[in-house]
Amino acid sequence: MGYAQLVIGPAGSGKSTYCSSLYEHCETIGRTMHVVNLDPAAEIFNYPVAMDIRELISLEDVMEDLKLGPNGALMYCMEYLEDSLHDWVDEELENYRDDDYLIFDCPGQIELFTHVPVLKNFVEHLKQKNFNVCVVYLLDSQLLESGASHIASRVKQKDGSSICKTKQSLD
Ligand SMILES: Nc1nc2c(ncn2[C@@H]2O[C@H](COP(=O)(O)OP(=O)(O)O)[C@@H](O)[C@H]2O)c(=O)[nH]1
Ligand SMILES: [Mg+2]
Repeated sequence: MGYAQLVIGPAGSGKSTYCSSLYEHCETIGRTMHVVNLDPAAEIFNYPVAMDIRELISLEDVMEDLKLGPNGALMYCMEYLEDSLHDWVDEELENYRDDDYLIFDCPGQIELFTHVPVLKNFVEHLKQKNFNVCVVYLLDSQLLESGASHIASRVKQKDGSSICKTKQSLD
């Protein structure tokens, strides 16, 4: 059995920082883990990238070819990842042994959770591949200071997503 941790939360909440800290910690205590980049918009990494969605699809290419903005293109990339579960994802996962620990550094756009079942299906796929999966949700602690600011941050993000096109309608 493999082990997987999906790191999710709004953009800027510290997901990539958490992944690199965890990587450093494991290195210090002599344990092996691998960090997977699932954010097609990420450019700078403070950890060695084990698997990288940017090898599958490029955000810039999608923006250019389909004339989409960064958020729409990201949605397209993630749906493309979903379509590639049985080829690219499986091929990449072959590189890891049964007892390996993978950390997935995910994009922060809330649309990925409210509009499309991409990450849900990704988790299901990992489970089928015999991975024991958990999810870590990060949120800026300032948003917890009051109930109103917490809810407002979520509503604002959800509102902005209502005009997103699906990959199916674009293909
Ligand atoms: N003060 C503080 N800053 C943090 C913390 N975690 C991340 N940051 C900073 O917040 C910014 C966004 O972090 P990043 O890990 O890129 O967020 P991501 O978009 O969720 O991957 C970076 O400038 C980090 O240095 C934290 O625990 N405390
Ligand atoms: Mg990040």
